[in-house]
Amino acid sequence: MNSKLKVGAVAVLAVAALTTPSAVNAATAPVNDPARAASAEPPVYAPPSAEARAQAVATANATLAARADLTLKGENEKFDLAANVSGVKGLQYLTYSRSYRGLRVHGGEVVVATDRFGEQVGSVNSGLQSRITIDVTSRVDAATASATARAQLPTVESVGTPELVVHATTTTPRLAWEVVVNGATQEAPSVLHVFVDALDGSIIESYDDVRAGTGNSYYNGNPVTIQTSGSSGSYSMTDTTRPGLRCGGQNGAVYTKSTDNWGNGSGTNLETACVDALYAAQKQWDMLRTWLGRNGVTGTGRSYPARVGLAAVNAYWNGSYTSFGRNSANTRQATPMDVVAHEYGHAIFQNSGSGGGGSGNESGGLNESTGDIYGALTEHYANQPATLDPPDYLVGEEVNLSGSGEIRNMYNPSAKGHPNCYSSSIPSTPVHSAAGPQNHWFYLLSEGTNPVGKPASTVCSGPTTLTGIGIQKAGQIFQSGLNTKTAPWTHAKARRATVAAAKSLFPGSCVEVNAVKAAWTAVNVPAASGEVACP
Ligand SMILES: [Ca+2]
Ligand SMILES: [Ca+2]
Ligand SMILES: [Zn+2]
Repeated sequence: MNSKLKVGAVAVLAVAALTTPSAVNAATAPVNDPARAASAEPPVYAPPSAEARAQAVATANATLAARADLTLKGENEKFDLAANVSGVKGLQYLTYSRSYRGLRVHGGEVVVATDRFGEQVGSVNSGLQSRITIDVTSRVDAATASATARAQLPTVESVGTPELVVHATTTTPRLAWEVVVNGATQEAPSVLHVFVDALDGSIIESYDDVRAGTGNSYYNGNPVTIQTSGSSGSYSMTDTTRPGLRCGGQNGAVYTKSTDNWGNGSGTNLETACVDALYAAQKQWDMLRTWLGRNGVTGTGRSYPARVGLAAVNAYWNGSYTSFGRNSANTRQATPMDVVAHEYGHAIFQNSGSGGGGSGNESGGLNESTGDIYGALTEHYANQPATLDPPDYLVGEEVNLSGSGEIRNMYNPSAKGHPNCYSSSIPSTPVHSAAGPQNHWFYLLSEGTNPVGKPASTVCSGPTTLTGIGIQKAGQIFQSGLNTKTAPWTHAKARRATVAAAKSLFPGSCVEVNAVKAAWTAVNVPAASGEVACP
């Protein structure tokens, strides 16, 4: 029982529940304790104390127990804390998994956001669209489901044990077998999650953990300092200060050496590619901490390995490591800062809010855009000179992946043939193109339409002149919104989440909230009813 749960927070939630029952997202109620209100503004990186974390869990548990109306929780359901991540200024985000009669509910995750003390609930975010009232007796056996899933990939290496789950990312929760197939598509490796209807054997949906680039230090100076490990005579490209981060070849073995002096500065040398990959991943980690208040890629102090030498004009994230190929001319490895940060951006996406974003090209496009946004953030944080890789809002400009310069442009996506703004065709647009609207939103939010010394940008609707709030604040708002992600992730949800995030992060100011709204409106993502007002 938690005596500190503030009445004010519940009142805000109740208001939100009246307007958006399926995905409540209320602004943080003002801290009404005078002692707390008078306390100093926390720094950006302000990990909560163990006590504040425990308090957040107690507060969230009490809220979930009291407010089944917000989560559509039935009596046969149970929540379990799956992740507790803190963000800008120590705000806390608790992700709960849901089970129904003992079965995991895919799409049933709930994210509770609290203040830094863990005392007040800012929002309860549930993606579940209707109550679960299904029978859990399967009429399709596991072997049949496994065979159906296996047939979805042309090349199969292994098939995981089917798990009976409730599939609930659509309006009709269904009993399903989730089968994970490891293999490859025609273009790239694949870790495909297939949901087979356990009553009729049809495929409900599938999604791929692999986020491949499209057909689409050498970069960071010479010499550069990278964090490695080892001692006299035995060194390794393992960054023990950023747990999980290391670099090696395609077989997964980390590069080792008798000296702590790596690479030769050549665009075709793989050890050099690892120098660039580690350098970029380390800058990104530092950016996450210093600018976004986040502890590592996972938010819980961990990162993932990198592999170089992929025999393809490509780079990808597969759910557990990043992998980097080369450009089409075979003169450079695909390890410039924004490409590395893009692939690790998929890992951040996977470790934010509900975890997965759901299947489909709309969430896939938002996932790709997330990678591009982290590329731009990392380049700006590193702030390298013009002779190396200066900060910009282009993607892949240094690697010239397929011989036509950058592969994406955030201030004018259409320059590379991608949509500048949202439309009803986004859900059927290839994911790397579908990144356009949110990329464009991020540029307008950061820089506006006419920034000094930077490219101009245009709008698709609303006022034609926007003023940016700077890339740091834009990044903080973006990550805070992502921390409340539920599946399926959509542009409408991203708007709602980032508006709420801006209000939580910058209380007492409407500049940021209104800039977030204006930038979404500019890319054709309009306000939904019940949107937070400011002032
Ligand atoms: Ca650059
Ligand atoms: Ca770039
Ligand atoms: Zn990607």
